[in-house]
Amino acid sequence: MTAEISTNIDVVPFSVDRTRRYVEAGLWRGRAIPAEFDTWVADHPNRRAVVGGDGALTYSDLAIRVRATAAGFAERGIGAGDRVVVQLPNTPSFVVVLFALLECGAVPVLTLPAHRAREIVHLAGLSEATAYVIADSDGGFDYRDLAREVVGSVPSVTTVFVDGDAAEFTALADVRAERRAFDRADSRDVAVLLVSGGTTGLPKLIPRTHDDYAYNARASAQVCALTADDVYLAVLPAAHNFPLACPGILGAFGVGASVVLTRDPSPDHTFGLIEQHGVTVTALVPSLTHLWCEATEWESADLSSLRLLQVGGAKLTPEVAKLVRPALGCTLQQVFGMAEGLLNYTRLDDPDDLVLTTQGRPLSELDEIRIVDETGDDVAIGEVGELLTRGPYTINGYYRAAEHNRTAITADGYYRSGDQVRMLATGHLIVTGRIKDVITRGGENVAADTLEDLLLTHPAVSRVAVVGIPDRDLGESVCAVIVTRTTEPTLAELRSFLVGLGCAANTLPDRLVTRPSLPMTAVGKIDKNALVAAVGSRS
Ligand code: OOB
Repeated sequence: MTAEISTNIDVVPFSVDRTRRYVEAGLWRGRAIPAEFDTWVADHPNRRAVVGGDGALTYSDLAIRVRATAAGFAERGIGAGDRVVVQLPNTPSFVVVLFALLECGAVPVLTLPAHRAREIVHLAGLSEATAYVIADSDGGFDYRDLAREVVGSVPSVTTVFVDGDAAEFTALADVRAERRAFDRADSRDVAVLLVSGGTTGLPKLIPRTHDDYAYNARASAQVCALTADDVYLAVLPAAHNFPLACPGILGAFGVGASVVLTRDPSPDHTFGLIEQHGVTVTALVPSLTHLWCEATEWESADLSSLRLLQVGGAKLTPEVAKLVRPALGCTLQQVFGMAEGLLNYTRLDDPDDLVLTTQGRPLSELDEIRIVDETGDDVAIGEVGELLTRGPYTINGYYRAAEHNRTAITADGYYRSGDQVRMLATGHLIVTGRIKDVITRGGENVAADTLEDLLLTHPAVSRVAVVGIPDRDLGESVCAVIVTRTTEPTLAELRSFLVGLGCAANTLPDRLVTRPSLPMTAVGKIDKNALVAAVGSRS
């Protein structure tokens, strides 16, 4: 039997050898996600699967809605292999639409609610999507206006499905038909297209196969010791890999646990949900973690059901990491992951110092890691280098990106993460920055992350981002953007503080900007591009 992916879309397949290894090791089970879904439903029909603003669905309720919606999609011309852009907030409809599209063999393109025309038009065009699924409006934004723009710019998009008031489009509520049987996708085919998280340029599409993504979720659930008694709260946008499959929604379903979805990540709202539904596990980015920890000082909800807080997406400082247990009363797990695949987790029984100061170690025994210098040679253990990886759930190339893949993937199939890391003897990784996050100031390289770490130790600095601003004389100048706690330090004070910590004079910030907050990406990471645009244009 051939091990190549049988797919009609532009994907770089796993090699025959590696496919065999993953199958033989039992990591890939040869079952498409809809077949897995059927098993979950059969195993736990009466358990609660999804809780959202408007009620709760058991696994069998969910299956009925998924099957009717899948048949409805098919009736409206959505067929096997069709790409469908999904842009929904965290509601039960997201879950129904995701599994319904998978059921009828379509490939969901999982965009985030914060994406706008620039991203959606690009992603719909690149994937030649035939349909687009939105909510009518959310968070004060009318997605039907966005849909009009997408339909006007991307000829392949012929149908827009709307959850809520459909205006001239098709109401999702009308997309239902009598259950019918669908051919199962090959487990090596692409199940979903995820959107890359980078903040530079336009996002790329990441093809995840049924086998690899099902394994991703199942192995993650194991690492988190998830059981049917767990209640997982999806706070981050559900279409992001972290809350979707690490272990997130898919991992929770795989063990018969419940998923509570919320559109509002504020402690004010989520703490009440934790108390009301007995939430046991959730996942946050570091900025939200900080906010939640602070909020326990004034919010009075009972959070005692919470047993595990996963934090990832950006570097968690040890200072904030230390707040988690005292403030929220639960175990912290650091997660260093990427939509492209590789996931690193601190383990539930890791000693505190590893949990507080590292970003975890690879999920799978078959994850392969290399840490290399600029010439591509492996660095010594403990040294900093770029993380390269390949493994049973890491892509071999972006979708329809032959040109970019030549540099993104090495000749022997390793994905170049662009992340700078060092590895401890325990195998745990510490993320030290992005390889490209370097400011070239008068010919000298200034590592933005090093300056950020040092500035954060200043008592007045609560958040910081260091960015390079184009400069006529220096090429780039160093600009520190800070959010202050109380008093506002001057540039001169911060410079002498840094000199006291051993910084060289030619690596100090040239400019200091104080802001009430830092701009964030769609999933809640500091958006340096937006910052450069904002700060640069003010000069
Ligand atoms: C997650 O996925 P993406 O695709 O949005 O972003 C991946 C990038 C990584 O390459 C790294 O640069 C950064 O985000 N990152 C972290 C980190 N976790 C992700 N940097 C430092 N410390 C961490 N703990 O962000 C993602 C996907 C699955 C699970 C968790 C996060």
